[in-house]
Parts: sequence; structure tokens; C-alpha cells
Amino acid sequence: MISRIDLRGDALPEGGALRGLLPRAEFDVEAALAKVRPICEDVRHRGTAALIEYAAEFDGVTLDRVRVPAEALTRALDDLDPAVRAGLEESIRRARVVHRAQRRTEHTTQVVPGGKVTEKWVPVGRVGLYAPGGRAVYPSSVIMNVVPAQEAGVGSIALASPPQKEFGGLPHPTILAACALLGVDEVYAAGGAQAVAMFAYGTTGPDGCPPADMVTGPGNIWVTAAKRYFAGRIGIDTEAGPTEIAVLADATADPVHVAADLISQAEHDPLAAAVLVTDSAELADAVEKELVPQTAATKHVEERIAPALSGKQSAIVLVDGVEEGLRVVDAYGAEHLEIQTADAAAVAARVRNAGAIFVGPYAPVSLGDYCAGSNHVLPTGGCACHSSGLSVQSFLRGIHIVDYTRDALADVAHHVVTLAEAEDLPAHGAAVKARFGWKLPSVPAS
Ligand code: HSO
Ligand code: ZN
Repeated sequence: MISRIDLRGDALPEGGALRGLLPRAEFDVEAALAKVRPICEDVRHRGTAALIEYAAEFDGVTLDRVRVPAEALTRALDDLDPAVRAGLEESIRRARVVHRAQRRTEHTTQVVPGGKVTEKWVPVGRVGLYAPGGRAVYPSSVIMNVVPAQEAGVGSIALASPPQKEFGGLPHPTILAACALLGVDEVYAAGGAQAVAMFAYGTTGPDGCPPADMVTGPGNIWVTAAKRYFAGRIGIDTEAGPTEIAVLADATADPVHVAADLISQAEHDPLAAAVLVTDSAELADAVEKELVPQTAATKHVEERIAPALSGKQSAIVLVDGVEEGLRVVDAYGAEHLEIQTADAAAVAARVRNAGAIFVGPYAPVSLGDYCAGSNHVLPTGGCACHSSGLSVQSFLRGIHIVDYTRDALADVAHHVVTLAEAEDLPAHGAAVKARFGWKLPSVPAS
């Protein structure tokens, strides 16, 4: 059911051409933008009233308020299965260890005597996090968004998640419990593009949500389109398309593990991509064979796993060797890349493009999804070739502080004036001359 792409024999084409040979899901965010724009503008003008109407239209619930009361958060945590609570706590603990280590410290560079540049790191003031509902209720994603924001020092964190009919119009209780565990108490029952608009524009009134500087978190195509609509006006994280796993494996890999890992991410979405890149035809055959009983034995076969594995975005790619395999996975730029080869650490060290790399037989992607300490909000759709996953850095801004004395400015003034004139911007040069009686300070002897 999974297709094959045979790249053995001929020399592999370079970069873009190679990428063109590899499978990828189509995710047409532009088309969704047209539908999302009026919703966002409606929220801008009518605020909470519009959110309540959209909750009725899209979520089938009648809300009298959008803000989730504090008691609902406490109740959700009290009612949480203790084993799930323990898992979430361990996930939070490990994520904190890793993300805390990502904090940046202020750094000053003495450029010349009397001239220094300091870079200080300032957290974003207020962040709105989106947690999907419906098919994807992922408290783990709440952790992956909240922990880096908290470790970055973001002072104000709010979360929105769609109201659920079966929970009386509240977001899913496990999402609420995760918020309570993380100490996030500002939660809104709002979903889709309208939730992103609520954060971007803010809403007023007793149930209002102050505007956020940044919106992060995974979501469906409407959420993604809304984030694209607001890009440039507020900060957003990398767009999250359907999830992807690529496995670079040789004959030493265990086909049972490889098949299980491909299925694990196919479980997310019928458009999820599962790609095996291997130089071993035997492994390819064994994995293909193994996919059949493992798929049959798992839960979400019909609605997600079978269409994902047989979709044009998934394939087994045959290559001449691990060297060629590395070129293929670099061209693909997977969200998740597993290396299951001999000397996996050395092979992993050579990968340039991937959202996250999982090394060897005991680092399946699902470990990273929940409990490795790494972040699972990662670039999809080839964006790993230019972007990173969510981290403390995503929530920080580096600000340069320029501090020069009169002498240090005098020393470099002639260069500033010359460059300003070369760009036909004489007022730029004048701003320097004004500090020296409108004259260019004498050029220092070199
Ligand atoms: N693999 C998904 C994240 C996730 N998995 C959440 C399970 N829950 C995208 O990295
Ligand atoms: Zn996953």
C-alpha cells in the first residue's frame, strides 16, 4: 500500500530537483485565507459576541461566556486520571530541564575603546497559545508551547482551545488539566481562526481577552491560515502542516521498529507523511510486509493511518547507500528524522535539514512527542530547511544596545558620512556632524 520511489543507479540530482522527486502533501493555506479573513475581521469589530456566534456555528455549543472560570480548571485537574497526571508531570519536568538550558544571557562586545554593543534578550510581553480540540486533543502540545514561553520569561500567557459540546462548552478537560498543572489560568473556549483573531486584535468587555504580541501552537488549516493572515502584525511560530516522519535506515535496522515508527506519525492525520529512505531492498521489503499486520492491529486505521501510508505524501525511497540517503533526507527536510543505521550518531551528525533528529534504535519519535525533553512543535513541509522548532528563543527578542563615547564616534565619523553620501542620504551624515559643530572630525591617522 505504501508506494516506492527507486533512486538507485543514476546520480542523484542536486537540491531543488532532488526535492521534486520526493513525496509531499499539498497543504493549500492560501485557499483557506479567503474564508478566514472575514471571520478575523468580524472578531475585530464584534469581539466576544462574534466568538459566541462562531462557537454556535462551528462547535455546536451555546456559550454564555468565553473565558473559562478558574473552578473549571481546578475541577479538571482534580478529575484527571492519576497516571495521566504523572505522565504530564514527567513531560513537563523534562521539557523544563531542556528549555531552561536554552536561556540566553546578555552579552557585551567592546567593539573599539569607548564603543560597545550589548545584546540583551527580552521576552515577548504577552503570548496567546492555541491548543486544538476535536480530532487532535493534545495536552502534550500545551506543554510544548507553555514551557518554552515560561522559561523565556513571558509574563502573560493565555490559552485558547475550542469549546466541546460533550463537556458543556468548555475546552477538553485534559487540556484544562494541563493548563492547571502548568499554572496557566487565563483560558478561553474559542477555536479556529476566530481564536487567533481574538488574540491578535483583543476583545473588550468583562469577558474580554487583551491582545497578544504573539500567537503560537498547532492547529488545523483555518488556524494556520489565520496565523498567516496576522503574520507581520503579531509574532507567529512556524506554520504547522500535517506531521511528517522520515526514517533513514540501513540493513542493520529492525523492520518491526521502523514500521511501528512510520505508523506512529501516520496516526495523526490522513495527510501525515511517512517516508523510509534506505539502501537495503531487504529492509524495504521487510518493512512493507511488517506494515500490514501492525496497521491492522492499531486503532485509527481507516480514518487516518491507511490513507496516510497510501497517500502520495508517503513512500519507501530506495537509494544506493547511506551517503545518498543523507542527500535525500537533507533535500526533504523532514519534521522528524530517525537515523536507524550502523553508527547512527555519526550519520546524524552529518544531517543538515530536519526539525528534530532521533538517533539509533531507542529514540523513537513518540519519545520526543511526549517525554524526551525536546520540543515537538517542529517545522513541517520542508520548512526545516530554513526554520527551527519552538524553543525559548522563539519567545525572546534580542535587542542591541549601542553605547559610544564622543571620541569613539569621532574616530569612525568619516566612514559614516562617506557611506551616507554613497547612499545619497546626506542627513544621515549630518546627524553625526551636528555633534562636532557641523564639521567632520579630522580623520584619525591610521
Ligand atoms: N508528533 C506531533 C506531536 C504530537 N504527537 C502530539 C503526539 N501528540 C507533531 O510533532
Ligand atoms: Zn506525534
